[in-house]
Amino acid sequence: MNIDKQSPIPIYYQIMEQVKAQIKSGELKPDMPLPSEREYAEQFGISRMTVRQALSNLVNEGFLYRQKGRGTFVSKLKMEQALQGLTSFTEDMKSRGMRPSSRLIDYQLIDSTEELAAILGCGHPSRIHKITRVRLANDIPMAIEASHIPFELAGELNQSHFKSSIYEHIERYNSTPISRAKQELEPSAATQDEANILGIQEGAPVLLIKRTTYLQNGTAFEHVKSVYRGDRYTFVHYMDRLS
Ligand code: 16G
Repeated sequence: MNIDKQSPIPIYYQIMEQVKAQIKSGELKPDMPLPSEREYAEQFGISRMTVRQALSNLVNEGFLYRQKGRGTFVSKLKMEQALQGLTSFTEDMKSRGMRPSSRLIDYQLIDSTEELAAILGCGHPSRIHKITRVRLANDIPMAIEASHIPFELAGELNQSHFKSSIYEHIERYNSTPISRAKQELEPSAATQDEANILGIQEGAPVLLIKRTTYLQNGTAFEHVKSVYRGDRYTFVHYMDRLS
């Protein structure tokens, strides 16, 4: 690593960028311990406070994790998402110890198209919420989700719904648990808009996911089209050999 103290770029930021580059190149591998704050500080002749700021930011961004009394380690860059269990984004991030959040990109109350009405099995014409959100983990954009939910299964929605778990709201509103989903995965390349929103390069690999999700009583309540970052997700499917 090379720190330029004359540079207008703050030192903590230079450290962050270089640690990120070492992770991306594989020089620093998942679960490897990082040098201590003291070692970094001595190596570059800078204060431990500056090192701490850089490492804390990298922890918040998900590149590193800390273990009490043991030190700081490199995170797996990719999240493993099991394809079995049906979870909401909020549940999924919380179970990983990450902070979920959402940014609303667009909201419209639309009239059903024939296609949507057929997928959702709702009346046609009927009113449908179309909610487009960026989903973030520790403030890092992970996916863009465009969700279609029949108005009659969700009622009026406002900003506070968009910021929190839609699945929780749906279960409460219908007094019925969510029970199953059908999901299709397809590889694609990020469009310019998607790339800007997700903070990746245009053309970078993404995974398109279409999901239709059902309540326990068999009613489809959601059809969602999502774009997941290919550099952040590995989808894992556990299989039993058929006999
Ligand atoms: C997941 C679902 C998405 C659902 C969201 C609800 C996939 C591909 N998508 O991200 O369909 O709308 O969870 O999350 O897994 P929420 O309850 O946190 O709003």
